[in-house]
Amino acid sequence: GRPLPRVLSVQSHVVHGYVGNKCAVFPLQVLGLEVDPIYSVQFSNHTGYPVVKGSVFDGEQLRALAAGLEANQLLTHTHLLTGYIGSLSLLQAIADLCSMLKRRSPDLTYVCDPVLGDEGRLYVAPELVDAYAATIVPLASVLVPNQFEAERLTGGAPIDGLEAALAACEQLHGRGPHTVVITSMALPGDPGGITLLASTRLPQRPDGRLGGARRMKMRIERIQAYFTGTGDLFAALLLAWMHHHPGDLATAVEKAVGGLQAVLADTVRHCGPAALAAERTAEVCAQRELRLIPCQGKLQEPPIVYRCEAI
Ligand code: ATP
Ligand code: PLP
Ligand code: PXL
Repeated sequence: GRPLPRVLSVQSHVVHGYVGNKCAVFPLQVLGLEVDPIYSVQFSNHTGYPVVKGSVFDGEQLRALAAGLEANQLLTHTHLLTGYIGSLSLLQAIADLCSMLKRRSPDLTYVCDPVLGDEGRLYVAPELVDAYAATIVPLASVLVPNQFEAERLTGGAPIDGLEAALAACEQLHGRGPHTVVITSMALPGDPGGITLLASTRLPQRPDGRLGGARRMKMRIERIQAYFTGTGDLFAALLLAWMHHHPGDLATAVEKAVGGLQAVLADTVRHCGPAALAAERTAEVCAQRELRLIPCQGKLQEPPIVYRCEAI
């Protein structure tokens, strides 16, 4: 039969809990994809805890791994997935790795979560914004920014409604990615909802004219709780479901959100008052870790609670 899809996933490793690759490897595997993880950092726990220990990986170290894989002809990946990348040198090495992979597999799908920040706050060095915009966006097939990241990558104009969000997607399509999903927007007048917007470029028409884009939105009920790692889990699930449903972005998004929402509901149920606690003690952070393992079945057969609406 067909060879298994194989994902090279460059993201954080945390010993305890679920962000980065800890949110990606297990879901991808239970959905039938091979995963080769590379750790962009190895930390004791995510950075929301009172104490974080560990070390970061740099561009030179990534280049060494890539050289080893290439020498053994092991760069046979069908997908590249990247999330939080802490340094410019690592980001530049990822751009080169992507080019190496594409030389071997011109059909490589690069799913990029351009992690820059959230809620108006940058949590990477400012030079990473320019590097993502200039170098990474043109390499990405599927881009999954949040509202803030989409603004930063399209020149800074505020995305304050669907019109502006659609314009941002169109601009991003023009620079490379065939699919853009703005994963979470807070729109004026809807404090209780999260709006997701997805846009996928349609193939060129036979007469050679551009085909435009298929666009859809989804409104998700905002759970009054705080989680870490949801963006990472979403990106991994979207990659897997786009693989299983090629050409049907609506179904891929609905299944990814379905699995994610099942994990969130289970996590809230099990963590009690810690779901809402404002103070971030280690105990509260630990109680809020995503319950991926108990939800394995729901990742594989997600209950569909939210649907995409064409726009
Ligand atoms: P990144 O920073 O990695 O790009 P992001 O900031 O977009 O990711 P999130 O804001 O975590 O990531 O949103 C990703 C998805 O997680 C949303 O589409 C939504 O389905 C779900 N989600 C996150 N927080 C909540 C919440 N409080 N209530 C309901 N759903 C949530
Ligand atoms: N906060 C800090 C300090 C981070 O380093 C990161 C890294 O990605 C995040 C938040 C990201 O959180 P999320 O991807 O869930 O938005
Ligand atoms: O979910 C993003 C993320 C990735 N990597 C590390 C983190 C976080 C969020 O806190 O701490 C190390």
